[in-house]
Amino acid sequence: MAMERTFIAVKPDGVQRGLVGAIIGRFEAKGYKLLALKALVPTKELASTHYEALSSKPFYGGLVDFICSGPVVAMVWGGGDIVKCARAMIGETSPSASAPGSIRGDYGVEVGRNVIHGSDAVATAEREIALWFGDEGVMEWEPTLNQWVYE
Ligand code: DAT
Ligand code: MG
Repeated sequence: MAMERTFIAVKPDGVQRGLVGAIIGRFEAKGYKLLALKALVPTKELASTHYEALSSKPFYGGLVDFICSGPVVAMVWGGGDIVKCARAMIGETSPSASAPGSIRGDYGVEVGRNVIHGSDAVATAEREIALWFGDEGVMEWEPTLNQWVYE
C-alpha cells in the first residue's frame, strides 16, 4: 500500500457552517494522520493559482471569489492510498451526485458550495501542499496506533 500525502481544505462554507470538527473527525476516525493544519483567508493570488487548471471555465472567477470569501482550514493528511480514498470520502464534485455517507453527500447541496477540497492525484497533492504550506514545514511522525490501522 502506497503511503501518500494529500491536501484537504474545508472551504469557507464548511467553516461558516461549523463543519470543521466533523470533517476532521472523519479523517481521524478513518486512521489517517494529520500532518499540517492552519486557518487562513486565502489571497486572490493563492486561490487563483490553486485553481489555475480551471481558469478557462465560466465559473472560475466566482470560484476564486468564493474561496477568498472567508476562513479556510487547510490541512495535509497522510496515509495508505489516501489520495484516492480521501476523494471517495469526499464524494463527487456535485453534492447532488454524491452518495449519502460521503462528506459532500451528507453536508452539501450545490456544486458551488461543496464544503471541501481534496487533491485529485498524487502529483496534484504535492503541488497543492507546496503552494499552501511552502517552507512552513509539514510534519513527519509515526502515530503509535499505526499497528492497529496497518498490517
Ligand atoms: P473537485 O473539487 O471535485 O476536484 P473540480 O476540480 O472539477 O472538482 O472543480 C473545482 C471546484 O470548482 C469544485 O469543487 C466546485 C467548482 N465547480 C466545479 N464545477 C463547477 C460547475 N459546473 N459550476 C460551478 N462550480 C463548479
Ligand atoms: Mg479538483
